[in-house]
Amino acid sequence: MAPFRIVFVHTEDRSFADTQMFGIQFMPVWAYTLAAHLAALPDLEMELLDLRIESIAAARAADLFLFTGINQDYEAIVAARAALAAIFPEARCVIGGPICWSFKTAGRIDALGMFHHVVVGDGEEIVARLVTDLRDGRPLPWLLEVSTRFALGRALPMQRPLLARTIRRYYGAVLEISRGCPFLCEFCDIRILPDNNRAHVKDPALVVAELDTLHDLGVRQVLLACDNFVGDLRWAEEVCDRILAWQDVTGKALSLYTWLTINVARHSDLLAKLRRAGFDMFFIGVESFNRSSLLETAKVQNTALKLAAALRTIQSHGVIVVAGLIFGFDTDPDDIAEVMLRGILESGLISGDPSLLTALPGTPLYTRMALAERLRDVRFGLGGFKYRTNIRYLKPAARIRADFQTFVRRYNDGRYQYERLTRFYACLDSAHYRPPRTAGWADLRRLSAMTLGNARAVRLIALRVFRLLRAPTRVWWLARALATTCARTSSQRPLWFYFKFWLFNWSNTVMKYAGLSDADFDVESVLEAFTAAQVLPVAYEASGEEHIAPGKTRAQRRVTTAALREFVGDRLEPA
Ligand code: B12
Ligand code: SF4
Repeated sequence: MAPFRIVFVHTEDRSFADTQMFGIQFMPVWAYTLAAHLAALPDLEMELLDLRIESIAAARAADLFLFTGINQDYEAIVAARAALAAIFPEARCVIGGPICWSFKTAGRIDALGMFHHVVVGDGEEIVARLVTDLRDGRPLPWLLEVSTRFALGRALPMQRPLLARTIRRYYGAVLEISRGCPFLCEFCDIRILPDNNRAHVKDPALVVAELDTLHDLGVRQVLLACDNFVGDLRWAEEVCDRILAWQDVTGKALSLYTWLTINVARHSDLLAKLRRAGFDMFFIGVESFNRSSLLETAKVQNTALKLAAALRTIQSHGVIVVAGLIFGFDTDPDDIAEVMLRGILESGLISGDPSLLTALPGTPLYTRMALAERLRDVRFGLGGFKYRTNIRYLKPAARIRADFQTFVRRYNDGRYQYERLTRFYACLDSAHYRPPRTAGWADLRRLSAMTLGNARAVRLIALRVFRLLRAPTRVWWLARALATTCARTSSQRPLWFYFKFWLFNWSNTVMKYAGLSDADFDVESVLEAFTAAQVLPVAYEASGEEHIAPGKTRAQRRVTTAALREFVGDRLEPA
């Protein structure tokens, strides 16, 4: 009997790859994870088709194409499925991943109707049954739902043969280490996944074994994927201890990146350990430097300390903070662009990715917007826009667009970028500082090896250099940054590591925002008849069907309600 052939299909909206990564990619971890849970099935062949790297023409026949996705990639996914179905009409196509959960929660799962089956939830425990039933021709419902979180303590190592065959195509690896987060941000759909308002963690021994495998396969940069690395502080500490022991015994080292929350700034010993374990970058949801915007969405952990000082403390260890930044909160002041630019400078941030507030289905923010009739019926995917959001903002749409554009124009300005760099360098003048152990994120040798043979990547790099250098003032500030780095770098405090990252990040934002215009935005604001009373719908405070302790849900609603009440009282005409 011929083996049953499965192809994992990974595809994304190209605009992200083009502006951010110039052709380098991180591995699609979902495929290696599911492959591990399929490996025990007999007579199975598994392959990966990564459409960020390969074209549809490279696809080989399969019995089953497995897709994944996130919401913004909807159009790319639908197009890939249609193209594969045209070439291989007999094959079955099944989709899982965050897009399914999100669409199901939004009541729009039918938008994935072109797939033979849709899987909502964690895949580990269902995928083998799915494949066996399909292979044996047993009937399956169209929608398969897994409502409990997989116990990550039982995770398997990623499938080694598939890894070994494909890992070299990627600049860095992704290793999932935990799921869940104990915080309660109103806009976040992580807290509302089943049983996800707490940390589910992988065995630290498995984490280290996986790092060792990846290192042996030639990987030097790893994203440790999770929702919040410090969601379980004791476990985080144990992972660091194990990595440090592994480093000591083997002499191996990796550059690590992870997602965590600002409260890590309170844990000086843990920060020092994280740094020694090889963490070079942390993604932190800073979201806003405007306090009421943070309170409005119950991002209370960011208000419980001095945000800028906490960010400087974290960076003083030699770690770069990549900050998530959000515009479009109800209580954003008129000078929000200035507030954000100032906050970034004060914090010494050299990275940061601004976006516009969006209501993810199932979140309390989504409920609030629905109750206030502020949800837009937007099409799926980005639809050719750089920014497309599903809520009606309180500020006029023109103002939202203008604030964002003012911000990115100033953000890309050479003098501003130079000042960011010097403020970041000032953070490193600290007793905590520990130099990087590896070439880190911007490993030029590795980047060149990966990109020089790839015509598209070379074109994107050339475009990046051209856009960055075509403004003479930018050349001037770049030269000054070079001179400052030369003057300040030393063997105790090597700065080139950071300079390369700063430059990479600046060129990213130049690529992404050069020429940004009103036409790049699909955003709307509330109708003229909208009244102050509607900002805080009466039913909101008591709303909330979540898998969270009711006391926690109520606490979040109270924080949001208090911030909005104050705002309504202060800024809008009382109803
Ligand atoms: C790592 C990561 C990234 C990396 C991606 C690197 C890479 N190549 O993997 C980077 C930093 C580049 C990134 C960027 C972005 N990300 Co991201 N990211 C994550 C993160 C933290 C982990 C994803 C992961 O690998 N998890 C581990 C794997 C195993 O989990 P999984 O993919 O969900 O797969 C499981 C199930 O979903 C299911 N499953 C998945 N596929 C399939 C298929 C089948 C057939 C079956 C049966 C099951 C199944 O089984 C798997 C095992 O349980 C998640 C948050 C999270 N904790 O998941 C956000 C997350 C995926 N990102 C998100 C977003 C929004 C973004 C950005 C748009 C952010 C931005 N504004 O720029 C960009 C967009 C990138 C792009 N495509 O253009 C959202 C997506 C929300 C949504 N529904 O759309 C998430 C969920 C975070 C969140 N809740 O907001 N991201
Ligand atoms: S801290 Fe991050 S992961 Fe946790 S609830 Fe808030 S936004 Fe979500």
